[in-house]
Amino acid sequence: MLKQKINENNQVSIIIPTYNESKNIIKILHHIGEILPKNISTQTIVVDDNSPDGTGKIVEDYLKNVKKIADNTIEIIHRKTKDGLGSAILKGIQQAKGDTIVVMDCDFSHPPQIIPKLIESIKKYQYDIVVASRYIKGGKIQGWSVKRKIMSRFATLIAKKGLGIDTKDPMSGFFAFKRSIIKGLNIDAIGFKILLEILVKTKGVNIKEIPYTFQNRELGSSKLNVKTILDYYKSVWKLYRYGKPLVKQEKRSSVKFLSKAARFYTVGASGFIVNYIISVLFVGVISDMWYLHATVIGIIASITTNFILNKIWTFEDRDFGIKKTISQYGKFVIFSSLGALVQLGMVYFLVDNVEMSYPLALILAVIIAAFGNFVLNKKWTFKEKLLS
Ligand SMILES: Nc1nc2c(ncn2[C@@H]2O[C@H](COP(=O)(O)OP(=O)(O)O)[C@@H](O)[C@H]2O)c(=O)[nH]1
Ligand SMILES: [Mg+2]
Repeated sequence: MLKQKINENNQVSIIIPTYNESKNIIKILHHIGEILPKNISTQTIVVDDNSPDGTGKIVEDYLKNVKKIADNTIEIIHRKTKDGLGSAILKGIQQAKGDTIVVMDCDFSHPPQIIPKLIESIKKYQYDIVVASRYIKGGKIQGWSVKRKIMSRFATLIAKKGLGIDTKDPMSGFFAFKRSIIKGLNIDAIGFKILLEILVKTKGVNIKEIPYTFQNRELGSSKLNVKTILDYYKSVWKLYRYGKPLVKQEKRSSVKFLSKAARFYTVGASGFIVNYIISVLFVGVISDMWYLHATVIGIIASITTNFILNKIWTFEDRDFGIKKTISQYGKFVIFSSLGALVQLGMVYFLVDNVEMSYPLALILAVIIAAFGNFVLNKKWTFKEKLLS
């Protein structure tokens, strides 16, 4: 009994989600079998979503014929429908018996040779989460188009800045963790990126990254599609609201003031773009509205997006109570109009009285009016101390 217990506590569970991986699955199971350290017991769990190409059946047949080795078992979970990668992994985690869990893709993008290093980092060096990373020194990606690389980098940036994650490759699908760290957590498993959710929801754990070369698949095709991408942003939003972001709290008030002012200006610049796009859309593309009406709609749209971005990002206010939000919005609109008037007055003064050139006068007026606008909104709309 005791022996069994020790065995169980030393076990490693490897989870492999599959959808239409008939060309890869048996090969990857072989590879994994060959590289696993001999002194540990493993449970490999394939989670298949009723793949139309028969991946599930291929594994079943394989298991009937393969020689069973007591300490290295292979199991398969059949799910009825394609319910997404994150939830497939979660299903595997629920069935896992090991105290260490490894998650990896089936398409050889994640080289099995890295598995022993992941296991060692957890068992020997006692890390809680180990991420096989493409984005630390020594790691790289081979075979991806520039577009896919940019998408991945952008999504990573959003996760790091928006959720305050320090890990360089929080979007990795190749990682290992101590099962105990997710005990009691409510995992939503929306979309592809379950590691990101684990990183956000586990606090104060020791994380290590190990570099590896991601090799784009040679057989089968990627399941990344528009829905997966939308799911990603949905899950980031949910995680953002899950708790306070883990961004390190900056204490110096001057730095805080300047960084908020910079965000306010950035939002202002994005407002120009919104204003332009919406106005042009209304004038030409989706209707042939009178241009002044279209401009008004453009202004309203940009004030609204500016308000939302400043509320969430600049002033980090996530309380969306209806009354409070409407009253903040009202103040924001008033200050924005005031800012516009000040800008107009200043341009007039600088061009007419100081005889400055118009472009320079405009730039100066925008900078100063926006600064006034920032200060007013900081103090009255979002009720912050001036220097904080
Ligand atoms: N069970 C299950 N596995 C999935 C699903 N979507 C993707 N996978 C598997 O997850 C891994 C990564 O998917 P892949 O299409 O290679 O994504 P990419 O590497 O980001 O292009 C592969 O092993 C897929 O077979 C799904 O909805 N359900
Ligand atoms: Mg892949």
